[in-house]
Amino acid sequence: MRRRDFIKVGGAGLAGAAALGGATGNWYGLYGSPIPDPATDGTVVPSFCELCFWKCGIRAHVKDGRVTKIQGNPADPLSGGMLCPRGAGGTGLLYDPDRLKRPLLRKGARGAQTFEEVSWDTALDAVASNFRRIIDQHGPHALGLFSHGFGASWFTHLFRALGSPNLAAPSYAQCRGPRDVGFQLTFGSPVGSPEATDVANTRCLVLIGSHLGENMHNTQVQDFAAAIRNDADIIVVDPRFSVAASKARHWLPIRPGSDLALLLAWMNVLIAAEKYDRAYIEQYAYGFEQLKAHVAPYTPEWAFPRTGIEPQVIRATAELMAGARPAALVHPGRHVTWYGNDTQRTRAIAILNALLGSWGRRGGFFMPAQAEVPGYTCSLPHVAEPVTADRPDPSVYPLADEVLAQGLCQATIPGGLGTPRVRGWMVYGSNLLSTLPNQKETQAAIQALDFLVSVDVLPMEIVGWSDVVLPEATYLERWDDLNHPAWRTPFVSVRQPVVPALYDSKPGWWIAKELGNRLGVGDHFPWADGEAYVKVRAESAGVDFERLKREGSVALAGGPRYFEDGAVPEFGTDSGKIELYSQTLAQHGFEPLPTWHDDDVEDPPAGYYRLLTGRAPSHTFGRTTNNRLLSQVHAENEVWVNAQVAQQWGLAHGERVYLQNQDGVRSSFSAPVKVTSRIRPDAVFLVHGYGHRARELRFAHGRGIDDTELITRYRTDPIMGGTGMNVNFVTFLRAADVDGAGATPGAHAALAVTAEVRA
Ligand SMILES: Nc1nc2c(c(=O)[nH]1)N[C@H]1C(S)=C(S)[C@@H](COP(=O)(O)OP(=O)(O)OC[C@H]3O[C@@H](n4cnc5c(=O)[nH]c(N)nc54)[C@H](O)[C@@H]3O)O[C@H]1N2
Ligand SMILES: Nc1nc2c(c(=O)[nH]1)N[C@H]1C(S)=C(S)[C@@H](COP(=O)(O)OP(=O)(O)OC[C@H]3O[C@@H](n4cnc5c(=O)[nH]c(N)nc54)[C@H](O)[C@@H]3O)O[C@H]1N2
Ligand code: SF4
Ligand SMILES: [Mo]
Repeated sequence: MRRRDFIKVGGAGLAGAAALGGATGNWYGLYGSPIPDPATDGTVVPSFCELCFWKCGIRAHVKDGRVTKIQGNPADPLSGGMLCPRGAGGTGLLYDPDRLKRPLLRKGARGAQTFEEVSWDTALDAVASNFRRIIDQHGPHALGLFSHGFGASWFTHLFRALGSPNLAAPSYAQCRGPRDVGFQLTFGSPVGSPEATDVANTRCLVLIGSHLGENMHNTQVQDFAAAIRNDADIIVVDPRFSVAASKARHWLPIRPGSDLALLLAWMNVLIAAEKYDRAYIEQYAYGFEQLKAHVAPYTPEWAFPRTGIEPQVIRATAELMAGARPAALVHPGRHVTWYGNDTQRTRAIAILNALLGSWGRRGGFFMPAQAEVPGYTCSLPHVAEPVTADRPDPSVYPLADEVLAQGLCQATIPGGLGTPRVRGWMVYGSNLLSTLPNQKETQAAIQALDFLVSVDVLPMEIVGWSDVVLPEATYLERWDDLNHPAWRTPFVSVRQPVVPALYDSKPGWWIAKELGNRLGVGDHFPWADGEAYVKVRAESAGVDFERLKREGSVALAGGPRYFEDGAVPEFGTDSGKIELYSQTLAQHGFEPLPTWHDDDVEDPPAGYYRLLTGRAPSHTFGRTTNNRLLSQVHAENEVWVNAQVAQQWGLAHGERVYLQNQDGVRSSFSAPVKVTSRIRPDAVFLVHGYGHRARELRFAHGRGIDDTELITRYRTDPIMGGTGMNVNFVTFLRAADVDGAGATPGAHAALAVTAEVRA
């Protein structure tokens, strides 16, 4: 069988989740859109997806007032007519019986999860009076917003109007922050989201952890399939044999945490053998001589004992990259907060790409273009040089360019940062308990708050800790801002209601405007409603609003994408060049060239294994594990254990275990062991997002293990404050022993509860 036969992209539309359930092996395809049949499919409303953050254009089919299916919008550049399993399973969220239905007000102690249903007026008045009191007593700096997701824009606007600069998204310091800083330092611009990686046209793709195929960012997965079809060479560096590794020519099962050593050795080979792109480096780069001297000692032989990757493999893979350049792409990754030295590791990835001449080149990184969409004209109070609560001393984590979520937590705990405290939070679309490392710290911050309001769609853990809960309408029931990301071609896409909001849920634009009115900043919300707002923005960009509503996405003309076609090489660095040697890092007292330190990684203690996490194709974190459609495929996570390790422990495939970490913290629930040779013996792997403790998630409660519970340690990146979370070790406790001793209610009890719900 040729490699391409493994991948099935397109194919028939998704007929419910049965198609997902029937998928075999480890690859889940993307689902295309056959021509709709109005007789059976009803009317079609275009919009864009919110099951993750890629924002693929969708076409929702509505019949008798119900959404019957969701397919890709062929007019949309991000979906190209196809959706990933999650996007196709969006109705599982819309019709989730556990959805938040009415506003809730806490009764009793915070966290005890006793609430009463109240009217919107009562709930909004409670939020406004608490925020007003906090602002009057402590100033707007005592308020903080945590958010994730496209709908957050209404609430960041509200916070700006109130004068609070504390806008934190865990998708920065717990996700892509180090990469954006590393690429900014090197090329003078971040990689962007969606990433400007030219995966489809590459001749050699290097994936360092990026587990495309499990990480299901739609367009990238389609492009990855194209690269495989084109017989591009694929090199996957991962301690685990990922789905991507199964498509690769080389799988490098690296010792966890040692990627920087490998990257330096690759640079060493390219430079020593003069296989780098000399003309490109001479024309565009700064600091080559320093780099050359710096990497001279980092030979493949030096890297071998550190990485476990044999010298001849390091040389052979460097040769493949050199042979393909400039169409050689070392993927920048996305979730890169691993070991605390992450900005330096992603800097090394950026430098390696520079040596390959791939930035701005076909098959490397394209130069993205963005539709110019003027903002809605409305005044906002001017905040001069805002100092944010997470970093009262801006010389700490000096290159952080967004607010650090864990810093905002620390600033909430009495004495935490030694400065005036944050007293009130709004949490929008972010389940902080399963997102930030060290749950004890998050809980301590929450307990120290004067007031916590969450805006959510499901009764997640964060909701249980809130004082007021505001039920938002789902993405299929509301207007949101226009989407116009920088991409291959500039375009705009619209989110519009597909069906009226169910229950007493309300769209974010309405909630934010009502709060604005109550808090005396209503004049910053001059639009009548979400649609009026979007119409003004679309028309100011020269886009016909009626057409946009009809087609969902409208493409605009764009310029050249590659240097070779005339795209202008512009580097927003101090030197105006690609900085191999970073002057900015040097000025701040950091290493200007990425440097390996043997104590960067620690080996696990005897009997312990490094805890690694990642994604499953059919889920987005914990936000979809209660989705009955999507959970038909992966209802709970498994603990990946190397076969030899399992043998040493006498663990059988499917046997249930609890995990306990180096600090004695044991998982609340158990999960089955997956005995496999697809992972190194020194690590175990869990898909993130399972093991919900919130009982109102009647399907997801108690299923699988929550990795975040076990992440009690983290290592903070000194450059920008990202939290490296791959620094915890776990050991096994047999569920039979634990449950037998009656110590904890195990997953079995929880599964009984959910079985009842399903019946
Ligand atoms: N289906 C699905 N897709 C998603 C998401 C989702 O929730 N579900 N979330 C989206 C989001 S927000 C993000 S940020 C991305 C994240 O996706 P990526 O950026 O691709 O992934 P990571 O979570 O960083 O990486 C997980 C992989 O890294 C490997 N790994 C662990 N430690 C090491 C190491 O030391 N070295 C190397 N080389 N590899 C290591 C793990 O074995 C695993 O295969 O996925 C996106 N796509
Ligand atoms: N242990 C561990 N921690 C991680 C990661 C990991 O792999 N392991 N991954 C990290 C990464 S890559 C990221 S990006 C962050 C993301 O972590 P978060 O910022 O927490 O984002 P999500 O998990 O997507 O947020 C989920 C919340 O959004 C709610 N929600 C879903 N749709 C809507 C909506 O339309 N409106 C509203 N108001 N709410 C909605 C869900 O019900 C849920 O409560 O987590 C990071 N933290
Ligand atoms: S990648 Fe999947 S879940 Fe994410 S926006 Fe696209 S279709 Fe939705
Ligand atoms: Mo992320």
